[in-house]
Amino acid sequence: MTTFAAPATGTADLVARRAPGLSLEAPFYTGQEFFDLDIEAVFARSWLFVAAEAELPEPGDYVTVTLGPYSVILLRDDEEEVRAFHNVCRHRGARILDEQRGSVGNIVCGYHRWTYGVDGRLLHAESLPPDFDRSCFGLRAVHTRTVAGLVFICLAAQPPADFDEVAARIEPYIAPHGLRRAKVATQIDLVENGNWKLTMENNRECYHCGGHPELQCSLFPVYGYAEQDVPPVLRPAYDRYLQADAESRTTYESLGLPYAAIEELDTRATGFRIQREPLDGAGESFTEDGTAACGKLLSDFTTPRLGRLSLHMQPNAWFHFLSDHAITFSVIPLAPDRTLVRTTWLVHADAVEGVDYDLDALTRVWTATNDQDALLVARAQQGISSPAYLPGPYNPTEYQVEAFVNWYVTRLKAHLAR
Ligand code: 3BY
Ligand code: FES
Repeated sequence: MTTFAAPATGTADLVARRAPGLSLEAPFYTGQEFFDLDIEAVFARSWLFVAAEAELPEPGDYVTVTLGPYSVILLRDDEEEVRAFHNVCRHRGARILDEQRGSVGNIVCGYHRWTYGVDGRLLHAESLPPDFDRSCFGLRAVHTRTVAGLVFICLAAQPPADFDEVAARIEPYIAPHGLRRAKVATQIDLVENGNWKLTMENNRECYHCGGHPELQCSLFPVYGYAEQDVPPVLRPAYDRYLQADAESRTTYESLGLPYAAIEELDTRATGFRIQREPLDGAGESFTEDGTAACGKLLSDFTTPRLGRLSLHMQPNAWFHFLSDHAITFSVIPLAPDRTLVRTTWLVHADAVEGVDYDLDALTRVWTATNDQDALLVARAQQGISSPAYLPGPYNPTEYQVEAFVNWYVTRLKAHLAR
């Protein structure tokens, strides 16, 4: 019997024929071609959340971030500004810093010891001719912005021009949480056995949240529902949510805290969504009973009932800012089927572990939720890897998944058209 393989379909064809309302075809999640395209078209062109400023509290503190073939050094300089440089020596190109984080006086390449200042200037190189112009061989800078204590980079020569506008709109929501005066309580790196887009898609819906018992104590079970779509079984929870929302707005307004939803997830290069909303249970924090996990509140907040200020950003981040702590999530693709999720818990700089907070209680809900999500992402990757997989339809509560995929496909189309 003669069998015929289906004709190979190229990445450009798959991008062009993407059907709205359906999950992507398998090669987007499984193929090395799409992984490489995602790095070049999305991660090397968009603004990316890569760290909290609190990870670099002192001059000389650095964090390295690997994105496909790129490695970037984030560093606090002597003026206390956060800068970013390509982690590539200007002599013969060696990777300079190997560690994930640390502190340096100068940046010294381990190959022939070219030495750069924390401002990136080449300070010293042995045995060079007297007329050698060191000023031409500083580290290559990467575009960097900080927004209310969050660090963003863009690898593109010409970054998306809309970032400053987005920053100006989200900054008033986030700044009251005082993240520039926060410290890292802990950071956990989790490697998920799935494509980065499955990690992001999973974050953008709560259709699966029945699988998150810890989260359900503080997250209203009506996440993502438009009022007309709320099923009868969830109507009491929806009414409870509406009442809590109305009550908490009085608090937000008296404290001058912005809360209104802004949702521009797939209508701009720097897609985002931000909103302050009430929490269920005691209404204070992401803990198992909803009470604050840290007795010393962020900033100078006087009440713990400030709900959750939640920010979603394309392509790789989400955040929850609470009265007592903040949690940042940064997603880094490692391979077609491997993704790093870096979760960072921030508390007031003066909060003392064991006195103001118990680390286990602070982190329990989201470590459990992240672990559950990792299993769901791995399960999706496994199913999608079967030749039997066919794209399936999004539910109305999964509208943010559609927005993410739409944003993503728009970026690929723009890149392929160049
Ligand atoms: O973390 C988020 O953004 C929300 C809460 C649970 C899942 N996701 C929809
Ligand atoms: Fe860095 Fe030679 S490659 S000093």
